[in-house]
Amino acid sequence: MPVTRRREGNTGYVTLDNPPVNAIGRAERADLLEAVGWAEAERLDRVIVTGAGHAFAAGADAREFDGPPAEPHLPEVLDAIERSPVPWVAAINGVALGGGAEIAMACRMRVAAPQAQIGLPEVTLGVIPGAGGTQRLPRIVGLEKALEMITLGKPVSAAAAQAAGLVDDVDEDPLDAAFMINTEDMGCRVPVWELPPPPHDPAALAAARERLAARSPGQIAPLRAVDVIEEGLTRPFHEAMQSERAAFLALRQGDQARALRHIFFAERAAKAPSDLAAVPLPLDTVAVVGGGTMGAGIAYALLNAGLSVVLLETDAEGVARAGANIDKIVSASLKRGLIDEAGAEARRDRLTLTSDYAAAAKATLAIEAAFEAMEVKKQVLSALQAALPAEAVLATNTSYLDIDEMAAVLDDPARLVGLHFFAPAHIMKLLEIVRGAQTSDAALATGFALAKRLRKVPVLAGVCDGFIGNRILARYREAADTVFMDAATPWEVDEAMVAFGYAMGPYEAQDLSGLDIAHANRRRQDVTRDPARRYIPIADRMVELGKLGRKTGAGWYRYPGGGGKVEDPIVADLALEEAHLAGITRTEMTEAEIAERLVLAMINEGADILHEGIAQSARDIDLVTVFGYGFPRWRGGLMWHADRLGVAHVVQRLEALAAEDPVVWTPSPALLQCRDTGCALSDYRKA
Ligand code: 3H9
Repeated sequence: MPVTRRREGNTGYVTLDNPPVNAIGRAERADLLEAVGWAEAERLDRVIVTGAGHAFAAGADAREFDGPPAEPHLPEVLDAIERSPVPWVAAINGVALGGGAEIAMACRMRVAAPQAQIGLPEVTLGVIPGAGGTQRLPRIVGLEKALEMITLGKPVSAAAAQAAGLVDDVDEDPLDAAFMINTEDMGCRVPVWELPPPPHDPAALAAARERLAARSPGQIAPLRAVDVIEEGLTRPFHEAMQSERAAFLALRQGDQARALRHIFFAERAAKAPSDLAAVPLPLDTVAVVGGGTMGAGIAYALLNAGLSVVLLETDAEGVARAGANIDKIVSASLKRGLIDEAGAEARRDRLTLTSDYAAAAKATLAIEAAFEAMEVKKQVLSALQAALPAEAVLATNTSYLDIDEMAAVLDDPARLVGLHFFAPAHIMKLLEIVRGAQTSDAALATGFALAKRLRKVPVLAGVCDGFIGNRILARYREAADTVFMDAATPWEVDEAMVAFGYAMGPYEAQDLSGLDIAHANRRRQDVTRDPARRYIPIADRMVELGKLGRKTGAGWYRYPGGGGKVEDPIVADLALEEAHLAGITRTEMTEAEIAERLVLAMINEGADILHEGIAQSARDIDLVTVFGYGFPRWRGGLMWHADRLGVAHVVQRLEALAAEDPVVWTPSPALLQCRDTGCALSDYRKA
C-alpha cells in the first residue's frame, strides 16, 4: 500500500510508504486524495501526514515524467488537503523535497525532525515546482528566500526552515509534536493559499535574474521559475497556479529536463557490473602513496568515509608537506561547516603520516598517487608489494600511463587496478575504475566497493592512453588549439564553450591545472604520435616562455597580482606567428562554429572509445564528461548530446570537416554503424 492510514482517537495518521524514498506517483496521489475523503467521513480532528522509513517524500516520481500526466494530479490533491475542513499537519521525519515539500506546505502546520531537509530541487531536474511550490513558498517565507530556494534548488536544514518560518517546530519526535498541537491553534491557521502574496519587488526579481544569468547560463527552468513566482505576486492564487502547471508540464517534456533526468538516473545506476560476482576485500585501513594535492585529497576522502589511512611519503620533508596539505583540507572543511572540531579530531586520529612502508602492513588496499612517471610508479608498486599482505589490492591513480606495463613488476599482476580520481579528490564525484588485461575480479569489485563507500560515481574503463576522460580531453584541447591557430583567440574559444554551457573554457581550465602537465604528456607521446596528425606547437611555446598558468601568474591569460584573468595580447600574437610560419591563412569563425568543432571532436573520440570497448556504454561516457570534465549537465553528457544532434547530422558534419583534415575528422566506425543501422549511440554496444 503506497499510502497507509489509521485512526487513533480523533486523529488520523496518513503515512507515505513507497520505499526507498516515498516518491509520489499516481498510486500515492490517488491514495492521498482518498485519505482526504476518509478523514472527512470519519469526522477526525486532524490528520498527521508523515513518511515511512528515513524520508518524508523525495518528490514526484520522476520516472513518470516521460509519460503523459495521469490523474489525479498533485495540485488537485494538495488543493483538497488544503481546503479540507479537517486540518492536516505534516510531521516531516526526513527529506521533504519537491512534491514532498509541497505536500507539507499544503498542510495547516509543519513539524520537522532535526535531521529533516526541506527543499524544492525541481530546477536540478530541469522543471519548476508544479504543485504550488512557486505560490505557497513565497507566501510562507517571503519573496527573497523563496527565490533563493526555488531557483538554486538547494534544500535547507530543519533549523533553517524553522528560522525562515517554513516549519512551525523542530522536534526529535515530530509525530508526537504534531499530536500535541492544540486543536484550536490549528483551527486558527489560515490555509496558505488564502495568505496574501509578498509585495511585488522588481529589484529582488531583477537581482535573481541577474544571478541566474551568471550562475546557470543556458538553463531555462530557473528563469521560468522566477517568471511564475513573479506572476503569483500580482495575480490571484488559482490563476497563478494555472501558469505554474503549464510551465511545469512544458518544461517536463523539454530537452533540458530529459537530459537532467537521464543524468539523475544514470548517476544512481552507476554500480559494479552485474556480472562481477567476486567478493570485494573488506576495507578498514587504506594506504595512500604520495601526499601532494591528489594524494592528500584521496586520503581526506577516505578519512571522510570513516576509513583509516596510512599516508606514505618518501622522506621527512615529504611527510611534513603531506601533513600540511591534509591540514589545509581539514581547515577548509571546518571553515565551511562541513565538519566540526570533533570530526576533525577523529579524522586526524585515523591518519598515520610516515615514510615507513611497514606501517601499511595491515592495509587491504593501497592507492598510489605518486609522481606521474612509469619508473616511479613501478618502484612504488614494488615497495607496496613487499609491505602489504599478499591478497591486498594495489591501485594506481595514474591519469595516462599503461597499467599493464605497471602490473608486470608485480608477482601477481591481477592485484593491480586503476583508480583514477579527479582533483580535488575529496570533492569530485567521478572515479574511473580501470581494468587492466590481468586485473582480477576481486580487485575490480574492491574498486567498486570503495566507490560506494566514498559515495562516488564509478565508471569502468579499459586501458588506453588517458582512459575515457583524459582521452576525450586531449581531443578537445587539440581542437581548441587548432581553432586558436587558424582562426580565433583563446578567449574567443573560452567564450564559445561558456556559451555552450561549460563553467569555463579549455584555456582558463588549463591555466588552473597548469600547462606543464599536458606538456609532459605531449613529450611522452612524441614517440607514438601519428606523424600525419597535425601538431599545434603553441602550447609548447607557452611552456618555453614560462607561462604555466595561474601558478606562475600567467598562462593563456595574465593574472596580475594573483587576481582575476586578463586577456594577453602576447598570447594572441603567438598564434599569428605560428600560423605565419606554417603558411596558414587565418580565417574567422563564429562562436557557434568554434563550439561545434570542439564538441564534434569530443563526440568522435567518445564514439571511438565506445567502439574499442574502452567504455562499456554511452551512458558511462556521459557520466565521465559531466562528473569529471564540466560538460553541461543539462545537456545530458557528451553522447546524450550527440544523440540529440542526431548521429546522421554528426556524421555529415564530420565528413564535411574531414575534407579539411581527414586524420582528425574522419568519423568513428561506431558513428557510421549507428548511422547505417539507425541506432542511437545510447543503444550502441560493442559487437
Ligand atoms: C517534483 O517533485 C515535481 C513537483 O514539484 C510537481 C509534481 C506535479 N523519483 O539518491 P538515492 C530513487 S520533481 C523517482 O540513491 P539517497 C533513486 O533513483 C522531484 N525515483 O538515495 C534511487 O533508485 P534506485 C523533485 C527517485 O539516500 C532511490 O530512489 N525531487 C526519486 O542518496 C534512492 O535514491 C528531487 O529532485 C524521485 N523523485 O538520496 C529529489 N528520488 O534505488 C531527488 C529518488 O533504483 N532525489 N529516487 O537506484 C534525491 O535528491 C535523492 O534521491 C534523495 C535520497 C536525497 C531523496
